[in-house]
Amino acid sequence: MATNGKSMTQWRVEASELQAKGLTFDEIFTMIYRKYGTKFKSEASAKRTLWRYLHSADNPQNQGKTFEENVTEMKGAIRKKAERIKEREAIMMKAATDIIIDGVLDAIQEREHYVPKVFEVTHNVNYSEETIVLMISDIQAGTYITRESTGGLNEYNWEVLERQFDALYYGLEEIVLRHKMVAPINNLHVHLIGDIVEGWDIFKGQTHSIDHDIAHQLLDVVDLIADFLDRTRALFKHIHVVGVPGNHGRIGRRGENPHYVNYDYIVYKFVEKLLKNYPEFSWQVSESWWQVDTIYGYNFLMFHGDDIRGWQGIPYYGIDRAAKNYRELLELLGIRYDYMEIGHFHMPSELAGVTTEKFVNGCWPGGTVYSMKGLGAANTPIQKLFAVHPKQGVTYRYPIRLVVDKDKLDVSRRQERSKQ
Ligand SMILES: [Mn+2]
Repeated sequence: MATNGKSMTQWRVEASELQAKGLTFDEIFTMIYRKYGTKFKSEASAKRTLWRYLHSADNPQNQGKTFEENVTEMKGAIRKKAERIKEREAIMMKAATDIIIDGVLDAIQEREHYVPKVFEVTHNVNYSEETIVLMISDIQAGTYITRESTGGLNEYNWEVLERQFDALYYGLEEIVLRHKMVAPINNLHVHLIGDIVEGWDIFKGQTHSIDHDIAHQLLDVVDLIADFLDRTRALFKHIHVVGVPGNHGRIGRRGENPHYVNYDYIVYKFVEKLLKNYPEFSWQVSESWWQVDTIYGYNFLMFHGDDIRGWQGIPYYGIDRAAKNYRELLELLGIRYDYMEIGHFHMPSELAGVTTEKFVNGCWPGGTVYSMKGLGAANTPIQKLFAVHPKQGVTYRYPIRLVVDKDKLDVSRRQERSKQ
C-alpha cells in the first residue's frame, strides 16, 4: 500500500502490523531496529523516524481515524514526551546534587580533627576610664496635655516633668554605678540641646496647651535643672555643661531677633550663675547656635536641628546634608568633628555615616496633640546617654526612659494649678 506517493518500505509495513497487535512503541522499536537497524543513520534517528511514522497519516493504523482522533493521539504523545524530558531533567539535577554532596562529605572525612588549643586572654584587665555624655533636650517645660483632650493617649504637665527629672537621675545613676564596677568614670558632659522651655507664642493658640506662663517656665525649669546637676556631683568628680538654644525658646517672631535672644540661652546662663560656687562644674554656653565639645580628642558637634527641613519622622537626608555642610563650614576654623548631636525631632535615633555618627535625642512630653493628631506619632519620652572611650570613641549608649506612673500623680494639686 502506498499513500501520498511514498512507497511503503518493509519496515514501515511491519511496524504498522506490530502496532496493530497492540505492542508498545518501545517494543516495536526494539524489534524493528534489530531487523532493519542498518537502514538508519543511528539508533536515535531510527527512533525518531519510527515515532514520526507511527504518528503520521501514512501509517495505515492512523487511517480511518478522524482528524480530531489524530490530534488527540498526538497531544497524548507530546505530553508523554514532555514528561519524559522533565523526568530526565529531575534525574540529572538529583545526580548533580548528589555529586556535590558526596564531594563535600568526602572533603569533611578527609579533614583532620580539631586539636584543642589553649588561648590566653590578651586583653588588659585594667579597663581605661570612660566619660559619660548625657543629652538633654526638648523638655518643652510648661507643655500641658490632658487625657481628656487626647482620648487617653497622653497626659503631661509640670508635675510629670518634675518626676521625669527624678527618673532621669535614677536612670543615670543606675547606668553609671553599673559601669563603674568595670572601669573608672569621673566625668559627665551634659549637652543641653535646646527647647528647654515650651514658650507661649511659638504657634497660634499655644496658650491653651501650657500650664506655666513663660516667666514661670523659665524660673521653675532653672530650678529643676540646677537641682539635677547638683545631684550629679554624687556620681562624678567633674561635670561639663554645654548649651545650645532651640526654636521653642525664641523671643519674638521667627527671625525678628538674633538667635541668641532665646529663653534657652537665659536658662543656661541662669543655671551657670546659680551653681557658680561649685568647683565641680565647667560651662560652655555662648551666643552661638552651635558648640563643639571635645572629649579625649573626639569632637562632638551639637545644634538644635530646627533648621533641618523635615516632614514626619526623622529627615534622614536633611540630617545627612546638614552633617556634610557643617563639615565644610567648620573647616573654616580648622575643626573636624567626629560626632553630631541634635534634638528637635522627638525621635531618638542613631544614624551611621562614613566617618560621622549622628545622634538624635528624644523628648520629654511624648506624644503631643500636634504630633498625634497631625502625624499619628507618639514617642516614649527618652533622653540619650552614651560613653566615650579614649581609644574607641563612643562605645555603649543607653536610652533613659522618662516614664513616670501618672496614676500616682497628685490630682488635687493638679486641679488647683489648672484653676490658676
Ligand atoms: Mn525644636
